[in-house]
Parts: sequence; structure tokens; C-alpha cells
Amino acid sequence: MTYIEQLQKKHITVLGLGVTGQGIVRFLLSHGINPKVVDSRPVPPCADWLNHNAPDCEAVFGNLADAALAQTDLIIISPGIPLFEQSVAQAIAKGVEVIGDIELFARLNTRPVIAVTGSNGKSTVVSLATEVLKAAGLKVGLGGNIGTSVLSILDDEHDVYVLELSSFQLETTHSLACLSAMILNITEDHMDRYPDFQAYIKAKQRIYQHVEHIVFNAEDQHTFAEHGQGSSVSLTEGDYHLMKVAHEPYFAYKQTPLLPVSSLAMVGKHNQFNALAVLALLAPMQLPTSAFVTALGAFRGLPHRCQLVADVAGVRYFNDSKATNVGSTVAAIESLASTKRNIILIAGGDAKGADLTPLKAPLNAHCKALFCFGQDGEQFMPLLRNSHRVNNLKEAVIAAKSIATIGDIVLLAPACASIDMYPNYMARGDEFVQLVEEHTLV
Ligand code: UMA
Ligand code: ADP
Repeated sequence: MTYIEQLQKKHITVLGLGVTGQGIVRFLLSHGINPKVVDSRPVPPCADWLNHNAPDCEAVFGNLADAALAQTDLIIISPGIPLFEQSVAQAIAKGVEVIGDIELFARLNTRPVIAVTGSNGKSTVVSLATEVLKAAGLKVGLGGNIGTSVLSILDDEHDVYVLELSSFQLETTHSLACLSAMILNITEDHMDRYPDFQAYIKAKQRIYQHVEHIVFNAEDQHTFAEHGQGSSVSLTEGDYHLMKVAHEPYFAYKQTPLLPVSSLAMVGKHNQFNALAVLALLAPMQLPTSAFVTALGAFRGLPHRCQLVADVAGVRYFNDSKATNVGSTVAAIESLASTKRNIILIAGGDAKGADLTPLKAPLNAHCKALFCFGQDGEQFMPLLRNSHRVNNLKEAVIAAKSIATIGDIVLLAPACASIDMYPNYMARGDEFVQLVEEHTLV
């Protein structure tokens, strides 16, 4: 009996009706399975879609305790719901199997998988890797935490899959076989979901469960695999590293130059690391160098990641709204830093329980002022002497502009999630760009 035939005989509950839940329901329907659909939100994001497309599915919205989760054979759970959620934990205790959509994908997929997790850089690395594979003429399925349900890309058309995986998704993944996989870095994030940092690391480490070619960050021991050899990446000390050839920096493997750093269109040290990560991850694919040259030269980075949005009267404005944790804000400050303390940082929002102290050293070394806003804005105030509390992003942009002088950088890198004031980080970044346009172009 195929795995799909086994599923057809089970009573399945899809828990969560956002992007993931919709992908799961759509997939099950296409195989003749009508799951029960449950969400703790009274009106989940895809409720209308379900009404129109799957009227025969039983739906329970609002209270998980009403959903009889323990009376089902299999729960396919969305990443936003923790396994310790009371009704879920009770179902697990009663012996109900609980998996995520990545696990379902893993059980059905037959193609090579390149998988990436980490606290920062995932989307950039998977997008660049995808561009390289496409430049080599391959059909690539890109999905996961980047925003596309993995089940929506599962078909026979693809030669290879590139998956961005969050710690939440990895918690419910057991059998994902990868050709290569990497944890890019681990710094504190999601401390509102995990009991401690070790638990977050443990979730990320699950990516190495069944990997042929392990790739890790030579400078971050949290990314090292407990079992198995692999390739390390670091600007200075990895198997994949930078080296100079006739004074020109090159991406290199074990002292052999591969291609010049100047072939990378993206700027910043962290993006050079990301390019090395892509070279390491794709090594087992044995692609021609020309594919890397084409993709590295064409890929200019994703929006809202350290993006230069305006240069007005010698003041540069950068939108790094995707800096939703401390590590990414540190990376942004360090990659834009010069010998002058010329950065005016705008930060704040929902800090997700993070310890902000790692920001103190880079702030004091490179920032002339800090404007903080949002739910946890007050927590940023002690980090720098020249800190100011403002009520919103608009006040921050106006205040930053008023003190900026030629050569300065105004950087939105909030080190926080946006959900206290915005629907998502894109809306926050878009508002920043709009405010910069309105208030700087006089
Ligand atoms: N929620 C409830 N009740 C429910 C179900 C969800 O309150 O019954 C809440 C969750 O707590 C969360 C929100 O609804 O606050 C969304 O959760 P979800 O599981 O429905 O999310 P999806 O829409 O399915 O999107 C998820 C990922 N979201 C999360 O893990 C929170 C998306 O990553 C991912 O793109 C998508 O699956 C496709 O794989 C987003 C994200 O923020 C970008 N990820 C975190 C991050 O990158 O830091 C991990
Ligand atoms: P993720 O998908 O892990 O959130 P993104 O590529 O979307 O990663 O980038 C998120 C944030 O992290 C952005 O602010 C970006 O500038 C920053 N960033 C990108 N690559 C790295 C890296 N290798 N190390 C640290 N920060 C990074």
C-alpha cells in the first residue's frame, strides 16, 4: 500500500489554517481526502477559502478544546502552534501521531533536497541557491518558511528542492533526507516559544538528522553537527573561505580560488558569507562555475534586507525591516560600519523575550543615535547614551533626519518582530520607505 493509500484510510485533522494549513488541505483534497480542519482563531486567514473550496470538510474554529484532537488518527500541525499546546499535548499523550507539512513532504518526496535553517540569512541563501540551480538549467522547487507551502511544490516536474526551514517546522520533522543541509548561525530568537536557548538550538539541529553533506558555520559552534563530518564555512577559517589572489578577494575552497568576490552583486560581509554557504551547499550538485557567476551577478538581494532605499543630501537610508532579532541587527550595523560613528539606528517592536545586550557593543562602536519605538522600545533605551523614545516610525524617521549630516546612515533594523504595530515586517519596511520619501525629499 502506498503512503497516500494509507492516509486515505485515516481520520486526519489539519491543525492551523494559514499558509501551511491551506497547503495541507489542498494537497489532501487532491488525493480524495477530506480532513477535519481546526484552528484556535475564530476566523483563521484561509476560512473563506475553505468555505468555497472544501465545503465537505468539518471545520472547528475558535477553541482547540472543542476539536476532539485526541479522537483522530493523525494531526498535521502548522508551525505556529507549539506541541506543548494543551490540547495537542493531550492528543500526543493518547498516542495520536502529530507531524508537520515538511514531514509529510519528506515521506512522499523522491528528489534531492537542499535544506537551510539558521537564525538569519535563510531566505537570502535559499533564494541565491535557487538562482544558481536555475542558471544551471535545473527545475527547482523553492519552499518552506520563505512563504510557500512545501506541499504546493511537490510534483514530478522538479529536479531538486530548496527548502527554508524554521525551528518550528523542524520540531515536527523526523525523516527529511537531504543531499545537503546547513545551519547558517544560531543567535537568540523566539525566546517566547522555547523554555531556553538550548531548546531552540536542539530544534534547529534536527535538520542534520538524515543528511549526506553537512555544512556548518566554522565560527558558530551551535551549528556544528553532533554526528557526521561536513564542510565548514567562514570568511576566514572555513573549508569555504575568502582568500586574496593578486590582491583581489576570491571565494575559495581549501585555498583553491573558485570565483572573485566582485562577481557577487549583493554587498556586505554577511552576504559574502551567504555566497560561501551557497557554494558549499551546492557542491554535491557539481554545477558549472558559469551558473554561480550568472546567479551571483544577477541576484541583488531580497527586499527589506539591508536595502538602500534613498540617498538624500549625502545621507543614506537603509531598510532592514527583516532584522527581526538581535543577531540580524548586529550583522546590519557591522556590515554598514565605517571608521566614523555615523549610523542612526531605528529599532523596537516585539522583542520576543530576547536579551538585547549583544547590541550594546556594536551600537556604542558605530552608532551616533538610537530612536526606539514599539511595545518593547523602552528596553533599548539603556543600550546607548544618545537614545530617544518615540511613539512610532514616523516620529523616528523625522527625528533621525533632523540630526543626520552628510555621510550618515539612517538604518531601520528593529531587532524585533513587527506584530505589535504592523501585520508583518514587509508592511513596516514599506512604511519606512514611504516615510523616507515623504520626509526627506524636500
Ligand atoms: N495561530 C493560532 N492558532 C492556530 C494556528 C495559528 O493562533 O490554530 C497563530 C500562530 O501562533 C502564529 C500565526 O497564527 O502567530 C501563524 O501561524 P501558522 O502556523 O498558521 O502560520 P502559516 O500561515 O502557516 O505560516 C507558516 C510560517 N509561520 C510561522 O511559523 C509562524 C511562515 O513563516 C511560513 O512562511 C509558512 O508557514 C509556509 O511554510 C513566517 C514566520 O514568521 C514567515 N516564520 C518564523 C520566522 O521566520 O521567524 C518562524
Ligand atoms: P531569514 O530568512 O533567516 O530571516 P533573511 O535572508 O531574510 O534571513 O535575512 C534576515 C535578516 O538577517 C536581514 O536583516 C539580513 O540583512 C540579515 N542577514 C542576512 N544574512 C545574514 C547572515 N549570514 N548573518 C547575519 N544576518 C544576516
